[in-house]
Amino acid sequence: MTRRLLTALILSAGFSVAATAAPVVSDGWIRALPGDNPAGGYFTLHNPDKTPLVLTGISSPACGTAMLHMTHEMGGMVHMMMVDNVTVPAGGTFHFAPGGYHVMCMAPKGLKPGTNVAVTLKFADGSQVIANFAVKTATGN
Ligand SMILES: [Cu+2]
Repeated sequence: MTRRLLTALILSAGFSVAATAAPVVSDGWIRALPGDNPAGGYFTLHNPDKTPLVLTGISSPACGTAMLHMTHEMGGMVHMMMVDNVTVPAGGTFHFAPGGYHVMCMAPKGLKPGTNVAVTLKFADGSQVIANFAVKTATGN
């Protein structure tokens, strides 16, 4: 084997190793409220890749329309604001949690505590991850 061919093989092996590592979703849950009230969804998103991960949208048949929201306080009032995307740094973890960033299920359908619903997370690079979220009661049980 010539030295040049060996170098080419090593380079191509290096490129295949650099393939993106898939995002990891854990601890997903949705707070089901009585009636037709919008429901908040929470989860942890880990980015094992070497490049930033940009979450651009969320959908679930159980949510009707789903939006990315953040909660913030202004003048003693708590507001919710829609956000277009959320960036998780390389190797980082982002928590969607009560009082902070969350998924807003605008028109929840058949959310039954004790069951699971499938939620699709969409990323800027066109990839998607489907995760199971546990449906919990208003008190988070
Ligand atoms: Cu909200």
